[in-house]
Amino acid sequence: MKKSLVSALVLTALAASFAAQAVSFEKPADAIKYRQSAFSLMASHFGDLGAMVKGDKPFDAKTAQANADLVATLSALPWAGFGPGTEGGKAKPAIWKEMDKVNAGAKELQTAAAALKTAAASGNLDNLKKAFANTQKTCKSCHDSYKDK
Ligand code: ASC
Repeated sequence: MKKSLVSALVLTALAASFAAQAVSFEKPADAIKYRQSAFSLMASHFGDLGAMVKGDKPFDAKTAQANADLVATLSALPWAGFGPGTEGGKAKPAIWKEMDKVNAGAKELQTAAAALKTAAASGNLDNLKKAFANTQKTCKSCHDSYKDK
């Protein structure tokens, strides 16, 4: 193969991997701020759903769906902010020693959030209640292991 073709292929592969990463941080504090922001937005929209599920707020199917869609989208975001050397905030240092478990937990959340989105789209409050409880379980499981109080 020609050298120029090889380097073009390598550059294309590199560009693809950077695009997949989607975000990078200049300093650890920026990564911490990013993940905390993503969690905070998730808590706002999940909390609004929770109020409906608990009956603290009237159930409105459209609002529930908008919140569930956002939770599903947001659930993909915080993980990019847990790169090497970004210890701090409320994150326990164990995270960086057990990244496989953390990633598995992140996947469980995203799977539960996708099901939450489907349940909200059904417009059925009982479906939503079940999916909400399942999603909340995945939040709690990681918080219990990896989040400082
Ligand atoms: C929420 C929220 C969380 C989780 C967690 C589950 O509504 O904001 O962080 O549920 O409390 O235990």
